[in-house]
Amino acid sequence: MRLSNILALALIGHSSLVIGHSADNSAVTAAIHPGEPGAPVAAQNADILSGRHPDLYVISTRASAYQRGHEPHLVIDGDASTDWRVSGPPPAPMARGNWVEIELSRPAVIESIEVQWLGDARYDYRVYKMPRDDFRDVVREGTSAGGDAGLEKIQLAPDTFTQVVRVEFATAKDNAPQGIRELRVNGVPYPAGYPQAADKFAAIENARRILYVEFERMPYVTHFEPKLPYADGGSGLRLLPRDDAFEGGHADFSIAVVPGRENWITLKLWDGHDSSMMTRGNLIVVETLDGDVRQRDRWLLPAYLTDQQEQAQDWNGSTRPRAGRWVYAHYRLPADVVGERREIKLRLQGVGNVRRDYPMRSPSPTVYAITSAIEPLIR
Ligand SMILES: [Ca+2]
Repeated sequence: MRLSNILALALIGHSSLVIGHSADNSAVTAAIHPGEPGAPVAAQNADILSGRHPDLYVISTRASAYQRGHEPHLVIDGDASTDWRVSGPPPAPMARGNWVEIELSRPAVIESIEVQWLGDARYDYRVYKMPRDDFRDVVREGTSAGGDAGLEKIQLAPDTFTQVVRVEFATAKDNAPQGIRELRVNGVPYPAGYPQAADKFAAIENARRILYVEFERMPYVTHFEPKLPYADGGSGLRLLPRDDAFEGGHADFSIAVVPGRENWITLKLWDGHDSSMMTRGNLIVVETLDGDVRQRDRWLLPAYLTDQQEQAQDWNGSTRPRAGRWVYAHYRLPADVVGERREIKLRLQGVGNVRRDYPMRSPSPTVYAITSAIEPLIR
């Protein structure tokens, strides 16, 4: 959803949205939503991620295994030249063939799917639904047409009602590469229903699940690639790395503060990594742009980060992969930086690491809100 590498969204002015002051100054002083149209933010080398998923959409792709460069999400990327790929039988204790699985946002009646197979060989396949955790019913069994015939339509059993569709196939005798180029679920519109990775660095999760083999519980590892690019709804701004500069993009704004005392700037971020932005080379620092010499050109690291919640995923077992979550980065503005001002001009600057001696390498987490308060708040 990249609109532009350079955004000049609006003039910086005295337009910070004042939410309110309370007698004890404990409420939010001001809030800015930097991804919304008309936000009082001037950004360069940044982009806006926005959108709302349709009612029915793919929340994750999973697979029994994959070869590097042939990850599970490549079955829904809209590109027939990329594929999810395996070779040989699936890892033990899985006993049948390799599989790839699509999980939808809610259960629905699925009449058919479309599969574009890898290679010219014919596949002996089974399509499963998952009416409840870890019980899968075959809703279609067959053999593919063979040849590179594009998307092949597979009609499912009548009234197939499921949140998960799995395509499994028998292993080729010579362990030749097998896989799927593209997979579509009937009724889920492309491309809106197949949200793509905005961040190519988003990790593949290895999750341990329970498999029953002849009534024995066998934990096994499966590969999970949620690739959720943005929070569901709303717009956010993220700072991008630059080819032509050491540090990344920036976003300038003015925000109300309470004079004469310590204030806190909190960024509400959507993040899908298991490591914090402090450690992975796409950090946001806050810089002060105005004031007297003591107050100007200071740069502040987050005093700490707060994880609030995880995106709900319909996933059983003890290991719940992390698809995305709200993270709050809290920056302390010391009283001597605030001075006697009621409004302060600040910059969000994308940098590579806390010492600023390494270039920014990947986009920052997406910023959905900037709040100012006299204490670090989550909202
Ligand atoms: Ca593909």
